[in-house]
Amino acid sequence: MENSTVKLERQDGIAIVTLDRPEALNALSLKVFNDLEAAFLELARDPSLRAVILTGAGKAFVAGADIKEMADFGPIQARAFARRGQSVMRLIESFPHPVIAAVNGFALGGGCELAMACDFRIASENAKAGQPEVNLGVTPGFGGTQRLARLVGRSLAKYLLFTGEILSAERALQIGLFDEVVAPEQVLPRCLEIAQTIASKGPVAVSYCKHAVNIGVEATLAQGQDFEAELFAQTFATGDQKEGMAAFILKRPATFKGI
Ligand code: DAK
Repeated sequence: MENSTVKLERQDGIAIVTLDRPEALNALSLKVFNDLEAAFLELARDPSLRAVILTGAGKAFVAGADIKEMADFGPIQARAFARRGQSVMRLIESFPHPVIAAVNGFALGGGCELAMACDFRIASENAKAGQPEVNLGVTPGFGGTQRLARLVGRSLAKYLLFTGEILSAERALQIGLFDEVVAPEQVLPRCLEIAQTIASKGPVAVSYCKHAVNIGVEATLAQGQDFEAELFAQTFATGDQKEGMAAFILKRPATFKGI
């Protein structure tokens, strides 16, 4: 993609999507959203894909929505911008394969929201996270008030949203906003290690697990279990289920095809 703000690399079923606008700390402009959407839509067409790692070039993961682009918006443009960001983040959240956020540095405002739209977050010891929108006189617009409360609980989410406090990686780990914190040079290798583990499993099963958790956390337990039973049943229509169970019985490694 010519002049794209998003770099896409692929190897052995694992894609690394890098937000590549380091001069603006990868701030989310309309162009970044367009490029990010295009990258994920392209990846969605790749039958060999097993997992995605999302990261940022330079010292930031993403320092937020592009303040310079937003500054002169009126309410109509602001609503459209919020909806645009929300839809790209939903695309990532509901992407059929796992998306791991490799949080290499600042994950502020829209950056924290983007990281939360990923399945989990592996962060650098130097990373910082928070929703500082109140400093600018605005609310988060890309799902921050919703996903943060679901992830860390409503009281802590309110505290962070009201104060705009920026958290150290250690504190973000403690409250469950980050899932693992590693040395800066270990962020990508650790994400690759996790992605490779995921890539060795039954791809349809992994995809269904993601879908089941996403649906289940928004549903009643009974609805979630109905959905789970249905997905479990569907796995028995795949060659991967036959292969996985045959491999176990024959005491050999399984080779999954994702069908
Ligand atoms: N937008 C645009 N440019 C940004 C940026 C951002 N969010 N963050 C940094 N930059 C730019 C800086 O302006 C600077 O550009 P030049 O001056 O060189 O042209 C360059 O990136 C390097 O940044 P700094 O020089 O500031 O770097 P430092 O290391 O000194 O500081 C920092 C790093 C992350 C502490 C600082 O840059 C910072 O405080 N950035 C802003 C962080 C922030 O407030 N993030 C939240 C953004 S608001 C909504 C839709 C969306 C949202 C809300 C509502 N609706 C439509 C309702 C979401 C809002 C946000 O995400």
